[in-house]
Parts: sequence; C-alpha cells; structure tokens
Amino acid sequence: GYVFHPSHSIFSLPPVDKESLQNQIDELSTFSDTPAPSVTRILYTENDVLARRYIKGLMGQAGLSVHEDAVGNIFGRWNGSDPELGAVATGSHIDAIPYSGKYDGVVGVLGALEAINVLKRAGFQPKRSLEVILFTSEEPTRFGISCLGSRLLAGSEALVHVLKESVDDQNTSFFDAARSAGYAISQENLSNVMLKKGSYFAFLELHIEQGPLLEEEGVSIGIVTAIAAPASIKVEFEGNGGHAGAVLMPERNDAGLAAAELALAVEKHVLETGSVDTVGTVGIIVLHPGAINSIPSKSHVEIDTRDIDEKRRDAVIEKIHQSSIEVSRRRGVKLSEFRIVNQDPPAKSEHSIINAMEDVVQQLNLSHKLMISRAYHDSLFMARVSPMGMIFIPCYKGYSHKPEEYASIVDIANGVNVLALTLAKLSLD
Ligand code: HGY
Ligand code: MN
Ligand code: MN
Ligand code: MN
Repeated sequence: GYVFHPSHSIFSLPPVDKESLQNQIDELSTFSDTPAPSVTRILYTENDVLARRYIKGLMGQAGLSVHEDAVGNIFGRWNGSDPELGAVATGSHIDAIPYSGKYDGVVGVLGALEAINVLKRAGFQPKRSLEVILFTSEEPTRFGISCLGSRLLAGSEALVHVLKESVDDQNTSFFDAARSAGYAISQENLSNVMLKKGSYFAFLELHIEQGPLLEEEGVSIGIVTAIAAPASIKVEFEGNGGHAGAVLMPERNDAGLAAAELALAVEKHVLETGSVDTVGTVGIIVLHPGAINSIPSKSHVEIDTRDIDEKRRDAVIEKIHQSSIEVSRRRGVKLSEFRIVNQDPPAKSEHSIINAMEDVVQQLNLSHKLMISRAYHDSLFMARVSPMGMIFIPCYKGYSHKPEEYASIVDIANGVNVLALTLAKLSLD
C-alpha cells in the first residue's frame, strides 16, 4: 500500500513488475520490418498496426478506457474522482526509424502503463484523471514530419494543410496510408485532432536519455529542464548528368558533388558557431539515377540541425541556405528546392513539475541531475498546450537510433517509479 500524508509524500509503492515489463519490451520489438536486434517500425505499416493493437490490448488489461483520434493518437484513460478537471497525461511513441533500437519511445509507453498498474496495485485513487497517450509517428521517417501526432494535438493548422498534400516515397498519400491502417481520416476530422485548451493539467514523458551523461556520471534519473530546438531542411540540386566516361570534367555540372559540398558546408557552419550545443547532420543524400557510370543529374539532401539556442540555430539555417545558392552557382547546377520542413522553438519544462519530480526522487532515494534534452520528443509539442516535464533514464553509452540501444530493467523500473509517484502527486493537486 501507500500512505499520502498532508504533503502528499508517499512512503512506499508495490514493486514494478520488472519481468512482465521486460517481456513486453521484447514482444513489442518483434513487430519490426528488420531482423532483431534492430527495430524498424514505420507509421501505418503492418508492423505499426500490430504494435498499436498490442498497446491497446495492454491499455484494456490495465482497465483504461481507450480511444483513438483521426491520425491514430491513442489515449488510455483512468477516470479520476474529479473527471472534469484537467487530466494528468503521460506517454511517448512506438514508431522506430530504420535499423534502430527497442527502447526509444517504447520505455515511455510501456513504462507509463506499468506506472498505472503500480498505482492500481497500490490501491491509489486519482482525483484528476490519468491518461496514457501513444503519439502517432514521432519519427519523421515516412512523410518527413517529426512529431506528427503531437504537432497536430498542439494545434498546428499549417500541418493540416501539409498533410493533405503529403505523399511518401512510394507516392502513397498520407490519407491513403492512414486509411490503410484503419483510420477514417478526412479534412474535417483532421482539425478535430487539436486539443482544447486546458485538456491537460500536466504532461509527463519517460524516455531514455539518448546521450551518455547519466551513465557516465552514475546518476539514476535525469530531470529535463528544456528540449533543444530542432529543424530539418530538404534540398534538391539538378545538373545535366551524362556519361561518366564521355563527358570531360570541364563540361560537368555534377549534382552529386554539389550535395557532397553542401554536406561539408553544413558541418562547417555548425562548427563555426563555437558552441557544442549546435549540431548538424546530413542523414540522407540520394543521387539520381544512382548508377556508377552516370553523372548524378539530381541530388536530394536532407539536413537536420538543432541547438538549445534558437537564434543560433536559425543563423546556421540562413548560412546553409547561402551555401546552397553559392554551391549551385559555382558548379552550374540548379537549386531546384530549398525547403525548411520544420523550424521549431525549444521548449521549457514547467518548474512546478520539475519540483514535484525532485521531491519524488528524494523520497525514492535516487540520484538525479537537471539536464537539457538534445533529442526532440512529443513533449516538445505537448509543452505548447500543457505544463510539461520529462524523466530520463540512463542508456548504454548513450546509444540510440541504432540496434545497440539498451537500457537496463533496473533503470527502467527507477524511471517507472518516479513517473508513478509524480503522476500520483499531480493527480491530487
Ligand atoms: O530525432 C530525435 O531527436 C528523436 O529521437 N526522434
Ligand atoms: Mn527517436
Ligand atoms: Mn523518442
Ligand atoms: Mn526548483
């Protein structure tokens, strides 16, 4: 059982069921397009649908009432004694980029369900309803839009228009893909996805750090104070292409070399800010026609750049744009596209939630540190419509977005306990 005395401090919770939680993590990882230990689970694909069904089953077993919105954000609610008050929500994502790991996002969904089960086993009675949210497509993989579900929930009108036109690289429209996964999507109900103000009193997310600090410093819990500002850019260059043997070098306008030069320019502009907090990555370069003996006539470059300082990040974007123009001019290739796909502000965690988490880690006798999140999360957007807080747990060497990603069940259980107690505290506020 647990005891709440006036300051709502809690003495003890029943243990996290580590074995069943680990089994769930392992079982969920089998819904993948690539072989273990990698996980690939892309929005609205068959494995995504199977994984969603698996989570909905666990929500049902936890006694939550389940509903889904038009794009497949899934909500599992435990009604509190004051159900009309703003609820306390927690959640994350289960989609996984190609050849990634089985903990990114998953810990914040399965861990949230176990936190609910721990509170139920403790006989806890929520005042504010508690809700677990599975956000649709936090990763940008299929349609190039990061945090698609939470971005919509947070009220992005622009996204409603973008989604109407969105197609994936097989030319499947977003609407058709959603329908193939069983979501009856339409113009009208897309706008209904947006949350009404005050829907949530607080939003929390449990997540692996995706960085090495907690493990290096031997600290059990990270309390996130802010989430860095992410941006992504798509660039296309076009040249004349031609025969790799017959076209002599002075006649060439090689779109592939323009892409290569731009990638190095991204690195240069990022390093020039002089701050370790500025990062830039060129994770996709596609050359057309992609034959060894054909000069690339088209190149497609996708750039990810982030910084905890929004202005510094925006200055890097401007320099990348200048370099794209300069490279195209010097190499005589056409800059056929320079599109900023997203350029999001950072988000700050709510101080009262940070304080609640600090109280809880002290009660649980867990070491903790305040830190920023360099990865983005659905919390980045939920912070626009609700006070937000994030709990980090260590992960092996900080590895993430690769199959070696790993978090120990002991660390995960610590995170679940901190989440459970913080949910309980906020539910009684
Ligand atoms: O890229 C990110 O920051 C997140 O892990 N999707
Ligand atoms: Mn990720
Ligand atoms: Mn994630
Ligand atoms: Mn404080």
